[in-house]
Amino acid sequence: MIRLSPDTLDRLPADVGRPAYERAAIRTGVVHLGIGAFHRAHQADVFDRALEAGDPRWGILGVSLRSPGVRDQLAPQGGLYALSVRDGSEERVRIIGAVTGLEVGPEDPAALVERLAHPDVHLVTLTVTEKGYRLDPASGALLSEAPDVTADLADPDRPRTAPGVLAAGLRLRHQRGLPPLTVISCDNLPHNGARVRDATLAFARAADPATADWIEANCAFPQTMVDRIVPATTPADVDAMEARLGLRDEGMVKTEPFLQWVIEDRFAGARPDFEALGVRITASVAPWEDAKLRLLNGAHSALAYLGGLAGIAFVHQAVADPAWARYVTGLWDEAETTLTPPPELDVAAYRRDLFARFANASLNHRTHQIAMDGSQKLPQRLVATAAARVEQGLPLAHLALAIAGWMRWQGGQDDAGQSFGVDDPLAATTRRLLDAAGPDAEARARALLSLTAVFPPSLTADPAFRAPVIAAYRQLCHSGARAAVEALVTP
Ligand code: NAI
Ligand code: CS2
Repeated sequence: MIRLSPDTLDRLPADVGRPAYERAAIRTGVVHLGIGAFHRAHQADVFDRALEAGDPRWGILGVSLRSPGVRDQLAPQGGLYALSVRDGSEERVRIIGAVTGLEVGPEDPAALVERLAHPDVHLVTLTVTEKGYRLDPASGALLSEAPDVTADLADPDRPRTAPGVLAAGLRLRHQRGLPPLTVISCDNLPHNGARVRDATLAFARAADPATADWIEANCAFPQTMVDRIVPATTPADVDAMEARLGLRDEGMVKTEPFLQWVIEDRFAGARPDFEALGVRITASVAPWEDAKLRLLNGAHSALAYLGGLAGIAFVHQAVADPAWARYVTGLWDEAETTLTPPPELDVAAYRRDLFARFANASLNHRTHQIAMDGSQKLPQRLVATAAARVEQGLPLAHLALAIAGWMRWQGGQDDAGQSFGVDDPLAATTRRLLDAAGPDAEARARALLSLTAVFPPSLTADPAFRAPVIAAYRQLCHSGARAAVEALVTP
């Protein structure tokens, strides 16, 4: 089958959107670390529209710091790929042309550092997942003992971690007298700007304190809130896209119409006219971030663990069931009291829209995908919310059940006895804790609650948190997730 590429663009059906700008004239103003599905459906959509609007500075160098998969999909296509936007009844397809180049960091770390030191580059964006920052999820402290971190600290010119790459690239810019960069973390990490800044500075300071001072004084690390549901592409999606396009596209991504990006107004130099592209630039991102992490992501993780344990494959299937829908409502009622939403955010309308987004049956967002890396996600999505409820002296039964769902998930077996792999950087640790605790539910729950990377000790010591979580865990072991959800939502 013929591949999508710059040479085959003119074969596309008339209703497929395509770059209307001169691709040869694009300059590469953005280096993106972690070119997974989300970047291709979110930030690249925005930069592509900046190019459409006539500003040629915002081409993207797409970097993977791990596997060559996306480079191998996109390089033969000249960086082109289809963005499939599905609202539940129809699909709109647009070819994105913003990706000007692809690199796989580990293949040539020094070459990647060099790319960051190009004068055309103004922005670095990142989607390297929560664990890619090499920080302890609960405290945000650098994982200074992790082998990849110690390797980058020992050999800072050939970095492999995201913060190591940033520190090396900025060091080279400083040495060459080039302007500073704006670094925008687009991961669902709390205080993502401060976290990526702290991680970068830790690496920079170890290699060269003068560079660290320059970064601190000149580079910008704005906080961001990013939102667009982008499930992993499946082989069936790729085949269906081939039928739609009449061309093979190995790099396509699928998403919903909704796109939100809020960026703190803190830039070191040039940037696109973000406001004209629908991006909100604001002095304070934290209230947006808390609302998104605690409502959207909190419910996502709850449905992932509890739904996954109950054998529910997709998010839209869970919320189609009235009991699970009531559970989500109850969870949001608990989370909502912990928020101080920005005046522009109508929480009731946001919750209504969010429910409709979860119900979008054309996305097939797998519960098992969302369940990944739970130890990195739980603190900001559910544990901080529960801590705020405890502080308010309010009950937290729905949050406790979701947290217990994650704990039960670490056992690697669903309620029907089906085994699955626990995909989490702390999976070996939680396995060890569970094995040492033995079969007793309370002992297992206590063992997992001792994990300080996820649960602050001051919180687990508080019976207002500990008791409902342990009770929910016992119930999950005894009667399964579906029965636990039904019992909670039945008056
Ligand atoms: P993906 O699996 O398609 O891509 C993940 C990317 O992160 C890949 O490039 C991978 O190489 C890289 N990566 C993973 N571990 C890494 C590590 N330790 N160091 C460096 N790079 C690493 O996933 P997707 O959908 O692109 O999501 C990535 C992140 O984007 C999420 O973890 C989340 O923080 C954020 N995000 C995702 C949304 C979604 O709906 N998919 C929406 C909002 C944010
Ligand atoms: C999801 C998010 O995979 C997950 O953990 O909860 O990636 C979610 O799709 C996005 O945050 C939506 O913006």
